[in-house]
Amino acid sequence: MRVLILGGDGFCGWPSALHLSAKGHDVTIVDNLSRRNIDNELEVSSLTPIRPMSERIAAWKEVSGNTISFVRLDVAAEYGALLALLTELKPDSIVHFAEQRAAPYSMKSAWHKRYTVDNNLNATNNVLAAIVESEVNSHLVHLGTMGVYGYGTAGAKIPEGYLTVKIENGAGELVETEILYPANPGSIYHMTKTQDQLFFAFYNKNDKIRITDLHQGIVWGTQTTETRKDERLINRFDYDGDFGTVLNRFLMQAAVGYPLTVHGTGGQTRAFIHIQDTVRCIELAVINPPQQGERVCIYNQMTETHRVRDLAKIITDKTGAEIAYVENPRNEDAENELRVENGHLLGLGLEPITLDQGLLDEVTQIAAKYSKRCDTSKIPCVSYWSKQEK
Ligand code: NAD
Ligand code: USQ
Repeated sequence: MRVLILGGDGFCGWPSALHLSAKGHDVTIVDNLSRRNIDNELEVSSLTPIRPMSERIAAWKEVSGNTISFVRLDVAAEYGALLALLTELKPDSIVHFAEQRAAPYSMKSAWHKRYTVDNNLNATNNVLAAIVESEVNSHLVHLGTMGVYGYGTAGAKIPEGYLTVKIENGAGELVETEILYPANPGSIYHMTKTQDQLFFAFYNKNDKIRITDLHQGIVWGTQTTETRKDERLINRFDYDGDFGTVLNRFLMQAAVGYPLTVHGTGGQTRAFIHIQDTVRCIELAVINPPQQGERVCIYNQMTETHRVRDLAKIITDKTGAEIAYVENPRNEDAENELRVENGHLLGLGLEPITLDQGLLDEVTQIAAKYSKRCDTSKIPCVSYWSKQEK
């Protein structure tokens, strides 16, 4: 299949591009390299030494014999170029990773809120409008987030996108219908993903675009089968207070001897998935498009849930690292239960990788190998959800 990967230079996009190329798909990456520029802004860099795009692609050609093409383009701002690319390539699938994805970064200041909204909403609307205008019949696979649902339920499992509800019709009768699960975002970033869902529902209804929206949990790990093949293919590893995510941060903190930064009581329960499973899920979504005329397919892309303080405990038991319970910079529930339905991707053949399968050791080894590249002053989370009391 011909696959266009928007945001293919990023943490999830790069290993997905390699995986799809390894499986014989014809892959073109689109990226505006904004993530690398944000590293410059924050004066931090990936713990792993990621290579420039031309070197990545040349290394992949050497290792696999396969060609991946690259187009530098801003999906949110360069609509004409995006339209021309779709018209020329006529991709079977477009995988859309091209959004600003860090909740803390989206909450840093009014500028960061506005940037995240401008970038993410325009990127998604531009892709959809370009599919309609170019008249290609591309299947759009979008990376959404578990955070669209919020993280609390009344004890029930979070369903895959849609909720069956009964409403009274005025004549005293109960009528059953299905609605999008109520959105409950916890940051400006997560809010953009809830709005993406409405774009999808509208374009699917109006223009019959085939769409799969993958509501992904927190991704951990760094390497995949393909990125392990050559050091020049190595994936990025974010550890800083804005872009680093909790499990990878804890593993890196243990490796450099920095106390694990548990926010509040660490009672927050979240959904997780290993990066190897992410790339497998992308492939499953690409090769299993919805039928023409089918509503938006929403899959929960996660394999397990964990409480933050339990993750910290697993890591201290393994490594002897200390835990530091720090003030939570976010506005979120201190404690929550989380149960999630994930049958669709399992049904398509996903075999989950879980935390206890030795991959924690691989992340620790990678973190230890590159620990000299760590700037420990960038570890604390200093983006606050509300103005601090003076
Ligand atoms: P990332 O920041 O590493 O990658 C995103 C890529 O998109 C970057 O290379 C960036 O340069 C590019 N990009 C951003 N805006 C663009 C634009 N306007 N035009 C062109 N390129 C643009 O993020 P990631 O971790 O790979 O996440 C990818 C997607 O997966 C995001 O949409 C994110 O919301 C979702 N997701 C990520 C996680 C996670 O834990 N990393 C979890 C759930 C969902
Ligand atoms: N946390 C800590 N200590 C830390 C870092 C985080 O206790 O050092 C806590 C946070 O307060 C939060 C939880 O860990 O309660 C998760 O934070 P995170 O930064 O790992 O993840 P999050 O901000 O939710 O965002 C990440 C990705 C985002 C994706 C989301 C999936 O950056 O792109 O959408 O995970 S989900 O969490 O399921 O919504």
